[in-house]
Amino acid sequence: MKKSTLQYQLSFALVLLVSGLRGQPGITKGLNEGWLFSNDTLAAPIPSNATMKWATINLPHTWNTTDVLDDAAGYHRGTGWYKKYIPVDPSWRDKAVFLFFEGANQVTDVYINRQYAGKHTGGYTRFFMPVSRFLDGKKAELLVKVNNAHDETVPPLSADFTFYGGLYRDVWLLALNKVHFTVDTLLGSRTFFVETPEVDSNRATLRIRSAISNTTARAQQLRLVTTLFDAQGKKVSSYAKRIQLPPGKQIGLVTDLPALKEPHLWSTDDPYLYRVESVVQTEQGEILDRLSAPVGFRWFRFDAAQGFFLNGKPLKLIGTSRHQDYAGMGNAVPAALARKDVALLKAMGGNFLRVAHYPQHAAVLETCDRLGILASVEIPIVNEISETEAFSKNSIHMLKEMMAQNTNHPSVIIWASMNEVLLKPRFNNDTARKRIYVSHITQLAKKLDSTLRKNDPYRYTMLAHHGDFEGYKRAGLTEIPMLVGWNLYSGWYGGNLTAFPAFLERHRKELPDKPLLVTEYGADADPRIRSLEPVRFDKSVEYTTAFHQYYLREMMNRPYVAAAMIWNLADFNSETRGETMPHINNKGLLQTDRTPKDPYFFYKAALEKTPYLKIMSGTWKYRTGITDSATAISMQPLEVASNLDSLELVWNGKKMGKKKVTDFTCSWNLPFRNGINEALVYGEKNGTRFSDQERIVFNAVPFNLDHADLPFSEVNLLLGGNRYYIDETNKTNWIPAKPYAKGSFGYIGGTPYKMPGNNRLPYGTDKNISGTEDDPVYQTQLTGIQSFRLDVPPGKYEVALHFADFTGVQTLDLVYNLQYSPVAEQRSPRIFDVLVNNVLFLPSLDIVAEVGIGAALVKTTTCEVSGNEGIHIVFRAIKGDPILNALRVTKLY
Ligand code: GCB
Repeated sequence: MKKSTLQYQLSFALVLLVSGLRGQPGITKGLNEGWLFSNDTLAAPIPSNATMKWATINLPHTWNTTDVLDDAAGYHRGTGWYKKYIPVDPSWRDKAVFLFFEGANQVTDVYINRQYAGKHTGGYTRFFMPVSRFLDGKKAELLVKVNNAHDETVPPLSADFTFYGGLYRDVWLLALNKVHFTVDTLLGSRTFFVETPEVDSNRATLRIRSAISNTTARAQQLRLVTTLFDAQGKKVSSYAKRIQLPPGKQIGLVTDLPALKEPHLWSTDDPYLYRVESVVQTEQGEILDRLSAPVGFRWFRFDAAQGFFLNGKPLKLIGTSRHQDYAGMGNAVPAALARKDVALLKAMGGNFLRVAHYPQHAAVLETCDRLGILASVEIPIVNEISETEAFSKNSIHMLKEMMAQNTNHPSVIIWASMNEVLLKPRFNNDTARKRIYVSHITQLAKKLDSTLRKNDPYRYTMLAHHGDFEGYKRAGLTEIPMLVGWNLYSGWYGGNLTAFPAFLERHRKELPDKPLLVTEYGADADPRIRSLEPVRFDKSVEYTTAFHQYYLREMMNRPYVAAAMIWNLADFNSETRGETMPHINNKGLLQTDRTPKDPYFFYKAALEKTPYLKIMSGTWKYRTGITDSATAISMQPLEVASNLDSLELVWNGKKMGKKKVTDFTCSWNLPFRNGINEALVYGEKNGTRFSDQERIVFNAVPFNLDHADLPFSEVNLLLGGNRYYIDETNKTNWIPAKPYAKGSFGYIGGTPYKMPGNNRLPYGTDKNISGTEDDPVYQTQLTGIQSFRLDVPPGKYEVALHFADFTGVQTLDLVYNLQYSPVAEQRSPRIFDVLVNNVLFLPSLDIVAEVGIGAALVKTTTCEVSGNEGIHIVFRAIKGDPILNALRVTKLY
């Protein structure tokens, strides 16, 4: 190649490069790394460096990851400071620079170089801060004050989830050209909104509403070029328009692209996405700004009698709600995990996500668009309102922010504005005042609903109510929205399962014109608790699976039920909760780390279109049980989830016959033997065989403790209840104790503790037991126990007695304790002796004096057993009734 040609080519490339740079639409820069954080509480509006203790952190960040899980009530709700230095790029002088916060809970003040840049109120919506005017030096100090203290003017005021504080989503810096798509700093969005006014299978129209700002001192001759691309990136249509924009002005534009013939429709089965892009250019073609959005052409309607229709076809909406926190991270969860949540919902066969109770990370709806999950989004007015003008203003503002920020998602079909707003009525003891309060709620509901309808004529509005049909109807709250959602928990918090279909029928009869959605239903499953005889509120996985099976069947049988939204996709933190796993609401189909629980597999079987088969109770991998007195075998159930007609099981190599699958499950009562048990389940569809297998480790406890084939080694027994509990950390399986029988083991005397005034808990307490992670070990107890006998063979044994005295622990009247108001319990002293084989092991034991009320106490001893004396533990009352919560006996040799 000749030198001159090379030179020519190089300079040509350089020109291209330079013009490419000149045409850059603006810079977006992540600002997540290298922040300093301090939650020193400071009076001064701007902290002076000298007084602050800073820790280096990265975003997303919350200061509440650990204090929401400890035994102390409450978590830090106050101020947190964030600081970061950024180099100021000289090119920013000619730019419009903004900070973009994706989420900070809940009131945020921003300072740049110690000058006040602005405030944002509300913990779940995004916001921009224009910062150009502060960037005059070589570097800038960003100082952000975030406050998550209770504020009567900011929703949510109370709720069954944790209000983690912090800069918990990403922060970005945007350096835009001075001519750009308008940054709406009021509503936290770019002014670029996609609408699909008319869609059917023959034709679709696409309209873009946008605005362009000219922040230069010169008039601008511009071109706005809008192009629709198909999923392969091929240009479908394009439209260009000339714009004259005077200096310092902004212009609003409506762009209608040519109607599309036979559009490829977006649906839950085929989530086909087009992409629309608008480019602001100079007359010479230099790119100044560029924005794009996904486009899904679909149409939908709700019908009060027939449910929901997508693209003209009936579709039962089935899915979950989702909270945004994750194991070990609080609400500071990276986008990748938010995406994974939606993918897990899709993999289960779900087609709907209730983004509840607040707007979430953009990644959630992006993934819904992409995977074909329809969605509703709502603002966090939960349980109650305050009657202040500021609360109403903030609520309406949040609603507008929510719409502006989330409208460009074809997955969104519903906007919602209040959840269970009559759950915690203020002035409950003053009828006249309460009426005024409720009328304020109704007025606010009307304002919110009309704001929604006015701003978005294409989507439906919804309110989600709890099961007080009469109350919401009387308040007018069933009339206001286009859709009525009910959060129903009969058979969980109160009542029985059959009240659920009765409620649905009532709506159908009394509100014949209102489409009905079941916006919540669910029951807690603590993955560590299992039961052979599941009952309401025992928290066992088994009860919850049966609960879902019942609810789903009832909804499937009623076409007028448009949607079934499971509460919740995953377990989530709710700091004020006690119960078996304190601070966690266990209604998730997944654990907080997204490990699936049995009901997830049940739903997959029910919703999956392709053949599916899963040994559901394979999640109960480490089991224990008491064997039959004569054999070394224990009968326990094994449950399988499947959408096949019938299944066959091979258990420990033996064929157990064929069974019909009913309501997507099939169950066998099987002889478990000590050690490993192997299950193989198979079925077929159209000549293809499907199978699943599991190995379950079974630790058999012999009924007769001197069983020849099954030498006794260890037993872990829970008293006063009927559940199995797996302590994962110590790999210990606790099983329910039984009354004493000769040759065996068990308690003598005593009655299971039952919380006074609580018809919900079958036994035990729901209070958080301090000093342990294994609350269920201590939450049940036998009161008035006389003795515990174990007819063990001779040898040396270790005996550990577990106690917690929880009578008289103050109970919070949580609003979620529906149909149950705690009764104050009288606390009287409880002192007793414990003798082990006639030796006074614990003289005058006073549990409360040692560890306090509601705290775990373990007392361990060893004993030598000779002849046939066995182990005999005697509880001798001194004051009040002796108690025992749990007991572990281990043979040492
Ligand atoms: C509800 C609430 C939700 C709670 C749920 C529960 O009705 O809307 O925020 O978490 O019940 O688990 O009690």
